[in-house]
Amino acid sequence: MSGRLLLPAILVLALAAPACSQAPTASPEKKPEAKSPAVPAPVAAAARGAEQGTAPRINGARAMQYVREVVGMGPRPVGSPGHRKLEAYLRARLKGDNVEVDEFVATTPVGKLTMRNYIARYPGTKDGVIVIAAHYDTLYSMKDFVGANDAGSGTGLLLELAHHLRGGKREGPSVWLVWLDGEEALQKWSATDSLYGSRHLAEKWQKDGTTKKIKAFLLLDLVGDADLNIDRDSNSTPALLDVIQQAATRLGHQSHFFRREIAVEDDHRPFAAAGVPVADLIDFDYGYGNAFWHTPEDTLDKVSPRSLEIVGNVVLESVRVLGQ
Ligand code: 1BN
Ligand code: ZN
Repeated sequence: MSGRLLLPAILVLALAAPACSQAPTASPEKKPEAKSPAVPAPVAAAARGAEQGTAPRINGARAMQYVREVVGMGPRPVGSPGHRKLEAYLRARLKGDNVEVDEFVATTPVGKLTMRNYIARYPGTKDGVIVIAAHYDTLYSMKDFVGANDAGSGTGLLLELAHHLRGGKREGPSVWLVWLDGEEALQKWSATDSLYGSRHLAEKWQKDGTTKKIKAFLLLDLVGDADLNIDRDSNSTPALLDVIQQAATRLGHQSHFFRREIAVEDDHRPFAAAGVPVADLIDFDYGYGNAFWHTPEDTLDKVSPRSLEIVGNVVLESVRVLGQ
């Protein structure tokens, strides 16, 4: 299976949009989100402007160490020894936290497979939930693919974020960290062969009423590239992207955010379809012309602690603002 087949699905809308632009570039291919509600008041209010404050600081070296340990497990496609090792590692790292293992059986082109999402819940003082998610499975059927950036970076950064969330109630809404399984296609990316974990969880949360409580769903994917350029995803909720852009600007990291607009199909989509405000923080420019993406070149030397730190701090600052 070649990830390059997916490239035509990506529409690069604006190659040189100014990083500080507040107005997203209009996308001719952007389809209206049928079930998207009006932007929730807290998201819109946060986008209009937030009070200054000091966000807790991410430890980039520690985040990188998590990524290193995850990548050291080797390839981690669904059903592999590396995937099992990683699941045991996540359980161990999250020991003592309030963790739900969301197990389900997915029907895939290679048969029925058991998959598991991991949800760690950290309570806040206010109503509502902010979800921060990343997928932890790696590309299926590519020998020697260790996925340092895809999906090691998001997996490790979520573990670092857990440090800042655990240990008592925080001001603001609850934050849930979600490690999603089965993001990658098992044969060829399609609506039914991809996003297994997120499709399952969004459906479950819609059925049990959880989606109504979610103020924001922030997805971290490919966030470790040493040459960090987070794209502005036109399939994300514009007001939430504005919150993130303002947070990045407040922290002085605006040059790494939203220079280019693209439309991304990723784990945020099932939640968007369920009416949740979503943002995909993804750097889909991994190596010259995205040359490292879905190749054995996706190795640890391309990932930097500084990039993890930048994205982590912008996420924490966005969470703070969304909680006001
Ligand atoms: C992200 C990482 N994705 C797969 N591995 C989803 C994706 C597919 C993102 C196509 C952009 C384009
Ligand atoms: Zn991938």
